[in-house]
Amino acid sequence: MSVSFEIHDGIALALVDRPPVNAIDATVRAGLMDAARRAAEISAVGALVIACRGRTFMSGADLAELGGVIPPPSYADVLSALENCPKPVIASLHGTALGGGLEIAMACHYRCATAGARMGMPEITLGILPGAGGTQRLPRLVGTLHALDMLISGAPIDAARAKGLGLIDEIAGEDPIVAGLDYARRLLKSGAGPRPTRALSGRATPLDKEAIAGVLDRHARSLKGRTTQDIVIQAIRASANTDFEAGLKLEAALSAESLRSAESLALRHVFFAERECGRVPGLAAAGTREIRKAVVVGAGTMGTGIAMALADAGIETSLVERDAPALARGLENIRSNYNGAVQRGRLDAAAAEARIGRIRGSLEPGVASDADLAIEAVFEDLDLKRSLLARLDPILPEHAVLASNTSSLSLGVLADSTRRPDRVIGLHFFSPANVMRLLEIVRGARTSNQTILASLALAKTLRKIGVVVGDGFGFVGNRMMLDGYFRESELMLLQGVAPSRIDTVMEAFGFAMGPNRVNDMAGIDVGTRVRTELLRRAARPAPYHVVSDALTALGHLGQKSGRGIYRYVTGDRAPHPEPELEPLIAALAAKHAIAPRDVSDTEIERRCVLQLVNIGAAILAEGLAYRASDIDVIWTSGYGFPRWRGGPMHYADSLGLKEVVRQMRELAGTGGDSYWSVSRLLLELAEGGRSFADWDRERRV
Ligand code: T1G
Ligand code: NAD
Repeated sequence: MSVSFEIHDGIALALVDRPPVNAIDATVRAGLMDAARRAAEISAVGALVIACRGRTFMSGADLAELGGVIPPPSYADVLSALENCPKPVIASLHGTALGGGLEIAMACHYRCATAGARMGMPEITLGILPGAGGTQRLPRLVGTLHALDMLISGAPIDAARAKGLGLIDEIAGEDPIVAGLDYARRLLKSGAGPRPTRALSGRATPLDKEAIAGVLDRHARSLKGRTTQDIVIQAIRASANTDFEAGLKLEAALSAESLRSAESLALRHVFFAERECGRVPGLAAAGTREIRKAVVVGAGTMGTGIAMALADAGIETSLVERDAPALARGLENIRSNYNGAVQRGRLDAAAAEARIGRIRGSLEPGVASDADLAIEAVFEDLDLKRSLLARLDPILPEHAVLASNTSSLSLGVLADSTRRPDRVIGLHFFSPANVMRLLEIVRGARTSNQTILASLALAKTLRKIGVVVGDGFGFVGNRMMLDGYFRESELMLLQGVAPSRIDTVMEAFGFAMGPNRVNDMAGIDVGTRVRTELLRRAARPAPYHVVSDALTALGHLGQKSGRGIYRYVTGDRAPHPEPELEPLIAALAAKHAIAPRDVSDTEIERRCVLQLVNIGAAILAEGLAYRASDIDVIWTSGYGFPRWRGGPMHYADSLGLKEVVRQMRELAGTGGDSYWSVSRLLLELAEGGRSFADWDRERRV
């Protein structure tokens, strides 16, 4: 039973208990309706309190229920039963009261919350318009402007802010049950009666265009390519311009429509994919040893970011470099990053100092003698990394995990240089490592399950998304980027397509940045170094990134050297045309006998995206990724693929794999033909009328 009903000295308590996050399904709705009916009927009851067991108040509708017809009772039934209850109904919030959970609370007459509670309407992050009265009740409580901002941002607010806005009436106690009952008692004593939110129309005032535009501007970055905001604005306008019932009716229609949208299907796919990717088929979850102390070797671009991510998570970290100037540079880089965060108001000074204090610089690998984890982030050089791992191995305690941040080298070959191959693993962070959420966890042939579980636990501790992948050429993300997306983009450069056109098309598709701008930002030499090592593992037909490698040879490394695919003015990241690029490309095209071609925007988009799909399918067939949805997580959280398209594999499913194969066959002949042979799994699924989602479902354990 998801909802229990008790009476405490004349106050009824409806207690929701549906772990892990009290997501609302039909049983919860039925239980709340029953509680409202009984509270109304029992004369000895003066008020009804709604609270939840476990770590949080209701965190929203059960997303699993949203795919089909929502079973009775409906949200509308529950909400009006609560709102029309003849006795005061109080919601007592703790944890994260989100979406439908907060909507239920807003249909109650009074709300209290624990000091640590957070509340919000995250539906827009799922491409959904709230459908349980939230767009009509929230403006009545906090005013139209704040309501619009909360619905557009989707981010939760804390209890203090919620009180300040009028969303809750009181911040009380740590135990939501005790606090709720106590608040109800005081309300009854003060003679308070029902206070339906629907009747509070004073604050739901019309918003002018400028105010709405202001909110959209504030969230422009997260709204790029999105459409859900349009129906949010429609619903908010209705809250101020029509009566409550009409507003509810419009909300219900728009919300139902949003649930069917491709945007929402994609965003909900990514939501569950991010939770599924932490499971390794055949590997039962088990407790892992806590990582208290870590060592990071190499204080360059990645080492400093990794050290910050560890310190941010409370882990004592030693940062080891090969010489004092390099160490000083690394530590200074860390300090200036934290100071920057303080100046931008993202961190308070004390927290920044505490984190800086957790990172100790050293020139001595011996500091690893009591570490639980060592991560190397030195130059991408096989011999250097092997000798370093061999040196760290005897120093580290027996139980410690020895990890490499390599972008391309074989974990098996690296592990061979140690006596603990079972505890060697790839922890592939993405730049900037303290910001990017993705962590590709690369399992070597002899990596133990315990080491994989410890790495997944570390990912959670670092608030990153850990995805376990196989030890192949470029693992998953880099292989798809280098063999597919970026290689095809470079081929189009050789065919005379301007880099800015390719970037514009891919940014219109939804990427935060096009491939050429990313190349310049990440450092063109980083790619060249990775490819040099990769091509030792397996050959690739020419031309293979010949433009980038030529730029590296010229020292045109991108933003960091002021020149790359584009030219940059010091202090400004805006790309400007690089006059020397065209002649360079013309010479390379002549050398590789590549003729110029007219390429349409549609062709640019398809060539870039379908390459990702084709190689993704090959990776699945080779067993280097467990799920197609894992590949979607890697690309949406590590490579800027638009979440609202669900990732390359989900996107392919939305097109239909038969159509994908048709488009690929159409693109054969555009050059790079060997890359356009349809991978076996993709062909098999397309011919069988199946999807990547089907493939995942068939393998789910
Ligand atoms: N439905 C179903 N399952 C859910 C769920 C939900 N709403 N929220 C979480 N889970 C599962 C999740 O899949 C995982 O399962 C486990 O709970 C723990 O989650 C009518 C239509 C609450 C902040 O968008 O943001 O209400 O993997 O690993 O990091 O207008 O989950 O263990 O099997 O994320 O502590 C609006 C979504 C819905 C909130 C907890 N609500 N959830 O984070 O744990 S739409 C949301 C979250 C709606 C109404 C509309 C987070 C969390 P498993 P977790 P966490
Ligand atoms: P970097 O050149 O910025 O830093 C490497 C650092 O290692 C330098 O500071 C150097 O002094 C130090 N170093 C070299 N030999 C050492 C030794 N024996 N002992 C201690 N320190 C030593 O390089 P980076 O970009 O940070 O890359 C580091 C690793 O991370 C590489 O394997 C790279 O492939 C990988 N990686 C890079 C990126 C990226 O975007 N830059 C992303 C993911 C992974």
